[in-house]
Amino acid sequence: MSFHTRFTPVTLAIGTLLLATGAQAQDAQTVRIAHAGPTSGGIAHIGKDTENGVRLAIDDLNAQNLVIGGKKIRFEIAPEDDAGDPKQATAVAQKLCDQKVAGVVGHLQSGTTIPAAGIYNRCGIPHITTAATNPELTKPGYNTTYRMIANDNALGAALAIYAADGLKLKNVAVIDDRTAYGQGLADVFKETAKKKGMSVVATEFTTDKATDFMAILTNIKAKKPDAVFLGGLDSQAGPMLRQMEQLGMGSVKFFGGDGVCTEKLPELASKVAAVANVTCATGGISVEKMAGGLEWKKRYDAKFPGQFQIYSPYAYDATMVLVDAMKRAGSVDPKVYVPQLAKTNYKGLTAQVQFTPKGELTQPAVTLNAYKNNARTPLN
Ligand code: ABU
Repeated sequence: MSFHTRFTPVTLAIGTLLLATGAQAQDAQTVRIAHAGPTSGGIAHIGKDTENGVRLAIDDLNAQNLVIGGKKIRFEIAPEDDAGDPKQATAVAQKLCDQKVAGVVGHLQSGTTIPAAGIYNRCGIPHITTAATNPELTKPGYNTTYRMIANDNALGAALAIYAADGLKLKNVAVIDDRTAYGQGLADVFKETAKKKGMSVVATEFTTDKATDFMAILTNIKAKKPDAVFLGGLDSQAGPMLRQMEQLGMGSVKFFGGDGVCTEKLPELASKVAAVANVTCATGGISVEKMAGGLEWKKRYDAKFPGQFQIYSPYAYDATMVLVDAMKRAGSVDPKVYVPQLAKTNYKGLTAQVQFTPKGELTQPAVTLNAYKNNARTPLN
């Protein structure tokens, strides 16, 4: 058989198809959007949830075959683990600057996002956090820093107002984990609670790595509070609820912010009865209340079974907001599209997204949640 006669019409057609696909792939410009957050360590489940939101957005964007500035664009995620550590977060931020990614969704914690924000600003790459809630983040007014949810001023105040006016509680003990998030949130809660006439009968501190709270809970029990407030994360709230039950504090109410308010909290607390005492606040509307939220959640669950926590819809929208700014600028170059971010008016899954000049949402929502039968349930 000569070389020539080996090529049938079918093989020629496949060859043509492969060439065409190759040409298309060459034509498309790859644009990398990073997710930066803790995908290892005690709150990896929250970090994976936000990373999944970015992944789902990128899949949806690639299905649209977008053309920006006359070029076909193929988006790709650059996933980075900051391990919830401020030093690792700044190293990740510098790496993403050096790699010239087009934008970043992250970081997740206030203690990692605040130092990373300065690095992104120096290299001109925008980042949108979907979980870091300390108000200090947006105080510098960087045009590269945005937040997709309510901050701790709103979360802490909403919890204290509900404790005082909704549940008519009088005495509260406050614990914080000494992080930028936990301490800041606890301060807002205490200040508002006092203004509402509540007494702060005990103030205790822990860390975001601790799991044994018997000593501080024993001190608190002696003060007979109606409620315990924790400025911290679910990785502390879970064991704390277990230990409150062990100490016979099963009727004491328990308050926390969004860091406590995960789907995983009951599991971390071994589903003790005290989980039913929890009220926690999240910085946005619940997925059940979003237009198309349940349909979106179905798609998320099909792709990432059992991984939904809190803020993946916000990470999804943050990715869309970055790309919306690129589309309006006609460029994927941060130098060109960053000015468009400030002018965002994007109808997203989570909200109509618009930013203040400092990068906060113009109309942030807060949802209070309880746990009924160990399932997080919105109260408003
Ligand atoms: N806001 C939830 C926990 C993340 C943080 O702000 O540190």
